[in-house]
Amino acid sequence: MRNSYDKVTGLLCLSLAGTAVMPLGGCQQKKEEIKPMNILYIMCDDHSYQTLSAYDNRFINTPNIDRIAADGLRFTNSFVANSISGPSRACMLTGKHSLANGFTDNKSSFDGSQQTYPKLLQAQGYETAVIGKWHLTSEPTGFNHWDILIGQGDYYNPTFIRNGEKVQRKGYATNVTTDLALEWLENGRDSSKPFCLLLHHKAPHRTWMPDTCDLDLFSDAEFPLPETFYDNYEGRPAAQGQRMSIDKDMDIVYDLKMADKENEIHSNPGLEQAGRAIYSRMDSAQKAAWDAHYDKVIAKFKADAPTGKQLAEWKYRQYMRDYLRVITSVDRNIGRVLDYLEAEGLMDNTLIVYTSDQGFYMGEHGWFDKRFMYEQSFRTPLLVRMPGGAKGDVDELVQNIDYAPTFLELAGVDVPEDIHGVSLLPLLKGEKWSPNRKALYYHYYEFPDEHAVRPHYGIRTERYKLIHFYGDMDVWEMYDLENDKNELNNIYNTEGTQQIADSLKSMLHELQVLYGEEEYIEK
Ligand code: SGN
Ligand code: CA
Repeated sequence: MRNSYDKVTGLLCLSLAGTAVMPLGGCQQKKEEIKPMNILYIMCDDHSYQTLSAYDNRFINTPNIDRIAADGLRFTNSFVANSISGPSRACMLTGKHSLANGFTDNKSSFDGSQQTYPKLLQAQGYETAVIGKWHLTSEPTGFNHWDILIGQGDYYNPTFIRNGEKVQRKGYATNVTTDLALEWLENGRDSSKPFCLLLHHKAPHRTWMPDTCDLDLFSDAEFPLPETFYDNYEGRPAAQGQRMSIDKDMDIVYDLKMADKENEIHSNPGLEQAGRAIYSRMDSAQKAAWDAHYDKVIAKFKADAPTGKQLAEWKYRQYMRDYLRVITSVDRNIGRVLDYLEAEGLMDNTLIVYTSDQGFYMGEHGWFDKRFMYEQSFRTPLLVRMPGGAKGDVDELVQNIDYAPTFLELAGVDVPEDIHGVSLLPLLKGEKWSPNRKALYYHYYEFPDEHAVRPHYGIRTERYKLIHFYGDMDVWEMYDLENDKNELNNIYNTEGTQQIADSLKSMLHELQVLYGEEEYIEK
């Protein structure tokens, strides 16, 4: 089956006869043959680009996710607007920055009466669904079908809420979420309509619990320590003040599963208790597989009894192993979905997006978690495969507020003026993109929970980054990313940088006005 793209209607013209059809007023087929493109939006929670081989193959191969990149676009400068789950999701649904959409931190509740792209697609005749992690507190609106995890959700035998009704499901979250998505694609939707499916995995969120079949992977793998693992945070008081250090804050029982049967290993009391309760959701077969793996690791840990730097580095390795095991399951399950689309002939009329709600630290600066405007958490993977569309790398600065206008334009919906993002559709088609965007705006609000990252806003141009930490501190940071990719050297207020800082500040103020955040100017 061949297809071509109608630039005016945004509709994909399908030719079942196998010949390309003429786009733009020249579409010769009968009306019923013209079908708007389906949208499959796959998003993981906390998936770092460092652990996705389309971006970085030092640690893991992700052959299935890479299929999306191989046949589509890899965005090399893809960023979020606020590097934390709920806010990120709200930015994506609305195409607006956090203050404008009202969901600034994970304690917010999403105002579901506001405009979102699923609602606008629904009005355009799309069948819409969200399956997996939702995390916006209020019930989903704008979906024909929703089957969501409660809050963060559980890795084992998770409870979902399907269209308002709670159902506990047996199995491992990534498999179960995929089963539900496939079931909806196969039997749940009205197949006379184009679909928009938001498939949201909870994996690989903390505490990185692998599927039982993946427990023994990576056991002997050694990982090079990131260059900045022993960062001393000089000149960066907000980085100094965080509580997301692998060495100091990652818990050996809760995060790293050292709940020994003899009850000799002790850690932070609250976290240790939670770590020991990890079993409570597992059935006996799951527990047996878990013990068969971790009991040996626990025994070795006790025998070696690492301390100091050895302990910090042991934690880093153990964290990497579990995280990569969880990614292995994500990749395998995405393969199942792609195989289904292929088998059903849906590949030729479905836009496929792969992304994460933010990036994640894999030991850089000594950290796990996200939140900071530094590169590893400000960035997020973005792979897009559009049938008949462009392939290769896109280096433009794009942000998660751009997804909503992209999907709307693709579906032939006029993009509402109050949306902050810019449609990426020209890029997907390999055309010129000229949104006149010189910088991206970022604003993170949540403090002091849970990792003590100070609230901050800032901008990033191709070369520079300017950040202002506020709240209980008033600290500006500026980085020259060309000469300091690890963001270790805060050049704000240093000799010869005044002019750059002034120009960045004036751009920052312009963006704060543009996005309705005047109240934060110089706050
Ligand atoms: C939980 C995690 C935190 C994490 C937040 C936000 N703790 O609270 O480590 O930063 O989620 O993550 S946990 O003990 O519950 O795992 S987010 O991606 O959902 O925003
Ligand atoms: Ca997240």
